[in-house]
Amino acid sequence: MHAWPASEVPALPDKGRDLRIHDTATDGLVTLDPGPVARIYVCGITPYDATHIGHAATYNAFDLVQRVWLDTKRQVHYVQNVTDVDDPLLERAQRDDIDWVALAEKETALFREDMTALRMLPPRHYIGAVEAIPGIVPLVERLRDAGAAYELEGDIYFSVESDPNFGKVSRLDVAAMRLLSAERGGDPDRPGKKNPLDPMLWMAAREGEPSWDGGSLGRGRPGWHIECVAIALDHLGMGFDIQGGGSDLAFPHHEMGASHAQVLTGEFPMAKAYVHAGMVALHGEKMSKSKGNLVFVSTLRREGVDPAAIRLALLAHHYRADWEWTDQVLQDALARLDRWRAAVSRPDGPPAETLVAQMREALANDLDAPAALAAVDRWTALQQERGGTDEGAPGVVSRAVDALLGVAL
Ligand code: 5CA
Ligand code: ZN
Repeated sequence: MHAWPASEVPALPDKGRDLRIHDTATDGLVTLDPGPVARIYVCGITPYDATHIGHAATYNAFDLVQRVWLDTKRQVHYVQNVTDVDDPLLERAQRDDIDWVALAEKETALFREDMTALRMLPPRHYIGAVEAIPGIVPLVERLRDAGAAYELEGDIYFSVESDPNFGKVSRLDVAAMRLLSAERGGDPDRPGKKNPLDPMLWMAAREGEPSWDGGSLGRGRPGWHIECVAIALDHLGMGFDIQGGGSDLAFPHHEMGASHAQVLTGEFPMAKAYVHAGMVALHGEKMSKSKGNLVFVSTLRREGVDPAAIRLALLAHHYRADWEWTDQVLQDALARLDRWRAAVSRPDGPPAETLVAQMREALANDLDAPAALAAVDRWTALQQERGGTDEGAPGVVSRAVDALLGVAL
């Protein structure tokens, strides 16, 4: 499917620093050395509701990754999926008595608008689960033929015991895995499974639900984890630089994905770094479509909130932190945007070279956006208090803020 338009990324003088980022699988910082083309896969939305601030925060983190890489003068191959067929989407369509395809298309269209407004750079390949089915079926057949998958009442399950590295991405004990599996789309209590954690690869057609030709698998629809593996391997290949998503994807989604890929290719890990963003809460609980405690990006935009302020509100939090959305967060971001805009609207100001270096340093250091904001705040305060004589410095600041943070001043 098509993605959304890219906003211009101004080129800055010289080159930024290589990205050092936290990898969940090793629980440490890794310095990535992607070569001339960096490869990243970011898990996309399940389009049954509008983009909320939690989604936006997660996509903001990976947009920063792209911007850091672009600033090191690399190309970026960025792939994102849309889980445009899955249980929650079908359930919501049924609840609201609407066609599931229409629901998915409507919410994906709104997501594109939100991403465009927030100046998130688009993926090069934006792939829906439905369009990926012809690539998913042969992978499931290969897993089955390799003895890593088995049938249960027509459904095909992946056997986690077929992967010697199972557990290495999320590093959880079995009890924790079992709990999270039940919470996050798994079915650990289904009788007849070889291991309660085994995830579904292919679900046989159900009465009243959409299904596709699965060749030797029979009619059905794909499981969630194999969807992302098929799309990632097809468009990026094994051993790409980053697989990203919110921290709720570490288990089971990214763990299972790494396992599928391990059995398919004999290699581990699928991604050199597994990068996870913290969860945004509202009223003390994780913002989630299932709980309904949501602040939508589109609602804020409709109310006239400048998307640049929404973006600054996201950037004010380190991507790995769990944080809470409040009115104050937005008020602070609006005030900061006003201060920054006033500061760059003058023709001259304090020198900006150090600021650009500090922003680069901050972002290369595990995407420390709050430190980058603090550096801009310091320059802005100097500009307000004393001004400066460097002609063009405000232009440099404005371009750096745009290129590195995606904020148009
Ligand atoms: N389609 C799958 C991924 S393949 C999915 O998880 N979709 S989603 O719509 O539920 O979530 C999209 C992304 O937003 C995921 O990376 C998820 O971890 C992230 N996300 C969801 N809720 C929050 C939240 N409250 N705070 C931060 N990120 C969130
Ligand atoms: Zn995914």
